[in-house]
Amino acid sequence: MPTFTNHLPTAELQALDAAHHMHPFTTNADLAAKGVRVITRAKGVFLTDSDGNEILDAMAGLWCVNLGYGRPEMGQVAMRQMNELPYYNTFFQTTHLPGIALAKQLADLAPGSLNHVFFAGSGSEANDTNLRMVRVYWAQKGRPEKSHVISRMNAYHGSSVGSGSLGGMTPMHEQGGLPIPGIHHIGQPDWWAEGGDQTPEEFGLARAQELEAKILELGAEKVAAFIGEPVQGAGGVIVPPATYWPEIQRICKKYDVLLIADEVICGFGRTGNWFGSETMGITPDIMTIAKGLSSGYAPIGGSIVSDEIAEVIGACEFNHGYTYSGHPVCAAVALENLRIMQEEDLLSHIRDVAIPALKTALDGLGDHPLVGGVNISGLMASIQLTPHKESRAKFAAEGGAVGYICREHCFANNLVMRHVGDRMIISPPLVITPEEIDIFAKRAKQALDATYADLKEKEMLKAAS
Ligand code: PXG
Repeated sequence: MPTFTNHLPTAELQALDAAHHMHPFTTNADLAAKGVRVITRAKGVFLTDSDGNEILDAMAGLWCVNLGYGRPEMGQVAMRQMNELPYYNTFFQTTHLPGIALAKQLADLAPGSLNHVFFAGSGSEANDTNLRMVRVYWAQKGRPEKSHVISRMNAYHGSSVGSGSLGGMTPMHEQGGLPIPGIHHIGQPDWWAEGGDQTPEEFGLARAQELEAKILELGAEKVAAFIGEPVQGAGGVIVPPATYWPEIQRICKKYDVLLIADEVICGFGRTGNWFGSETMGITPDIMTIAKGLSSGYAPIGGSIVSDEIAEVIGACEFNHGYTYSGHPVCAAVALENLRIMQEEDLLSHIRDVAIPALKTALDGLGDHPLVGGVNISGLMASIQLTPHKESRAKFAAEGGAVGYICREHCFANNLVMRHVGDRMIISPPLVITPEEIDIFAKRAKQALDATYADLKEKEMLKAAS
């Protein structure tokens, strides 16, 4: 069997990668000059690179490896399914056992009347499905003009043309003609950065009421749906004030606007419940899922939809689907992931062990001169870097410059902690232990100290005026 353990020297791997591999969300020319880090294997919460360094992955890959790396059961299930039925489609009056079992399992786990699953290969695909599905839903109900979707600035819903348009990332919209028509963005509930003198509660309410204003501006008869992540992930782990989501739900109900909760990051335990919607106390009509569904071991996503939507969509032919919708190997791997989560009672570990330990660790970092505050929901958190805590000041340097410096110190110190602007992001595997959280805290503190020293030397501790 081929193995990638006995590999070429790192420099040669880097050269080959630079010559042929185009990386997502990367200035490839810069990366080629710098040299990419080659990850060769991983176990638990640690990655190993081609030079043998052990790196603590506080991001669970890209917010997805919830079970941690190297669970042999996952590979065994994949192999068994590959041997039994590696592929079959679900388009033409056929189905297969992993698809049936996973849809049933998700219906059991999902709240309320969310009992039906449309599978996709990723979160982006699932959100494209949602965009079309809500439009078809209203068209079927004789209201084709109810087709506009409202989202938030700085939201992340994927990278395809549809899902990238649903998202509110300016750098994405600046390339390739996004957003497509019919999608509108309101402000995000980011109190730390945008709340000014309002209390978090006042600000949460005000930001939710932007939805009502936008619906009234467009006309409720034109608005199909609102989409939001219960806690914005890629936008910087933005935990909305407690007033936000109940008001959003109220407004959606009042104007007959469908509520899509994008659970791609929040789903499957990340916020301390099966779904972020439960943590936020909302009942969506559709949930987008991916990432933690399979702990990233196989690419799979989907939309879990309500009885009402499934009934309306089910009365017509929905001309939509992906070759790999419900791929049997990916579905089997997802099922195994959910089985392990349930059998090992991962939710209790998250709630009773990991969340308290992470809170203690982050509290310990709170005194650091660079740390202005911490956003935390379950096992996702962000540390806000600031030159001046009391005023929640931004740095005079370009947004993200300080975050990048800190990220570089983390990476050099064998810690993966991503930056979003000047926020440091944490989303570790959900199996992380208190001892591993201690290692995280120690490496994070060292990286913050190194960042502080660096900023001081470069005279970058100044606040923006
Ligand atoms: N919704 C949400 C909330 C996400 O976070 C997607 C949809 C799209 O999923 P796919 O599987 O198509 O990637 C995501 C993905 C980052 C980062 O740097 C975050 C994501 C993807 C890539 C990078 O934080 N989130």
